[in-house]
Amino acid sequence: MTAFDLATVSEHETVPAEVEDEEEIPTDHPRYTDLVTRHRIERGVEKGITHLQGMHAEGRGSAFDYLLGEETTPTADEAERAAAAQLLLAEKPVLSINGNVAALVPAEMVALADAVDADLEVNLFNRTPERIDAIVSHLREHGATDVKGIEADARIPNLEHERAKVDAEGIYAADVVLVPLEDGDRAEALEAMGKTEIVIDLNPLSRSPQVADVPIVDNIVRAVPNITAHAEALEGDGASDADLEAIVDAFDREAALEDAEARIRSGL
Ligand code: PTJ
Repeated sequence: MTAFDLATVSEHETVPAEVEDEEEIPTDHPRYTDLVTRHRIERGVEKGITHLQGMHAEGRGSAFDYLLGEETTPTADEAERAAAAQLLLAEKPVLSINGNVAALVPAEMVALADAVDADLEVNLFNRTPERIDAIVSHLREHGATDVKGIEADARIPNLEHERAKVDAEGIYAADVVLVPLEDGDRAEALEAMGKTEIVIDLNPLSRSPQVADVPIVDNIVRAVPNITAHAEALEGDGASDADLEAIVDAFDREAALEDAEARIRSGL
């Protein structure tokens, strides 16, 4: 470290090497959210919730978040409001949960499911009975009552890998599905089934946001509470179906993706 680096190091440039609890991370650290996120993913791996590959996914997401300014952009906020409207309009909304989502935002996904009357369903790329059990227990510890994905008694057509396994009464029957943190062909297969898809992914070029009806380019730790806040505000304002449909119709998915990509490329 040079003399210049030493002179510019702030009080909280470092955190304890071993963080047992995320409470130990100083809230005024300039990279607080990133440190909390990393810590939750590490804990997720230790608890058998998150797959080791989830650490790579987190690293990719973190890099995009850095370039986006680690904040919810106005366009992402619009997408989150459109997502709230879409979920409130849905007949049978389902929120899909993988190992990263469970580690990062378990209580927040339960709160969103409550706010929009949706089901939670565990759906894994690296599916094992042990991971399914660990994730279901973790969600229950965070307030979930009914968690789908254990039965896996239906298949998404034209999808060879484990993500095809879904509940007949869950994702298979859903009209609107929230698909967070996966770059893959499941989003295309769900689209082919005629489902409305809301995708949360910090990489706007990833395949899932590219096919989503509502692509949300934001960190899931900010996006999910913000969708819930929008849903509660819309409900509180007594928004009618026509109001909700107008919000969904006004949302421009192409512009949202272009805006996020431009921001990442230009840094503006
Ligand atoms: O738990 P499993 O077995 O279902 O596996 C889950 C992972 C995440 C390992 C699997 O779906 C995977 O490998 O995903 P990818 O292909 O790495 O895609 C994850 C996407 O999520 C990438 O485009 C990342 O940029 C993005 N991402 C990562 N962390 C975040 C994120 N997007 C929003 N918020 C984040 N915190």
